[in-house]
Amino acid sequence: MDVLSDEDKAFWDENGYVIVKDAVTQENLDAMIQAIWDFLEVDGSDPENWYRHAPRNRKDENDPSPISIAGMVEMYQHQAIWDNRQHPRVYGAFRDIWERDDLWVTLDRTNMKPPTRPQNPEWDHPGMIHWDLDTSQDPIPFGVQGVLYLTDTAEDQGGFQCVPGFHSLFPEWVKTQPVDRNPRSPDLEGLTVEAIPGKAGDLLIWHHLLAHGNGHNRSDVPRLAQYISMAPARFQDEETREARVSSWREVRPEARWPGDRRGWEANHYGPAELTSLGEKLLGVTSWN
Ligand SMILES: O=C(O)CCC(=O)C(=O)O
Repeated sequence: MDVLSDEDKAFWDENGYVIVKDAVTQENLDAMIQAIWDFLEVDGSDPENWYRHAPRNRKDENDPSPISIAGMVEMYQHQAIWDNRQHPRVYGAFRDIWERDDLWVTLDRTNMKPPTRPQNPEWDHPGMIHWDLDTSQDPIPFGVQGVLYLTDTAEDQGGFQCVPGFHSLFPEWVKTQPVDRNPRSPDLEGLTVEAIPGKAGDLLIWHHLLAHGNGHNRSDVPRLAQYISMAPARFQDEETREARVSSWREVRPEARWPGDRRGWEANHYGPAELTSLGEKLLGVTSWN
């Protein structure tokens, strides 16, 4: 069954993103939120506790903080994470975008961005805008990214933001840019960045050519989210497949992610249980 309506597809074509309502159950959202607090060893009901860890200092290889200044939480394999990755409605949305069944899910992390406040200047992150791909390649391959809103997220809460429609403006825009432009971060002159508020359970999928990031949390509650995306499965690519399956089995991130110096996940739980859809989305079994 289709998850995206014709209206959703038209919105996607125009804006380069789409929001899937009620992508997972409230029970899944609650479990995911609790898993984030447990991982951070934080009492989420106590605002003082949100600031327990200073954001990780990128220049210090030994800094054990499990969270970055943009709120990236270095957890990858909890059962709650997998229950959202392998939720049929989440899969169905990506299948509708890719127009193919055989997909792999990204083994991505979560986000907790506490509100800015004077006592914690280290957490005063103004927000960021970037691309996760090198936009100097030609041609630029199609790709998507996604974020699941774990709580209602207001415009000023430090959530997802982007330049809507940029996926189709890009080819003309790039001609106006200097040759030595930064291919991973646009000069925002003349572009409009929009914060995209959402409800708990919204899955926002965006075209990876949309310049995007997250914003300044000027509210009084944290921003909580999980990143989930999908791309065509590469079952025959044994090296990649094996790396994915071992990261799940060994309860750790794939090598390309910063990771958690504390090794908290592997010390607290084993591999998540996968459904038959989950096994295909990871690469344990093939789509054929
Ligand atoms: O936090 C967000 O919503 C945006 C995340 C982001 O910029 C990314 O995953 O590349």
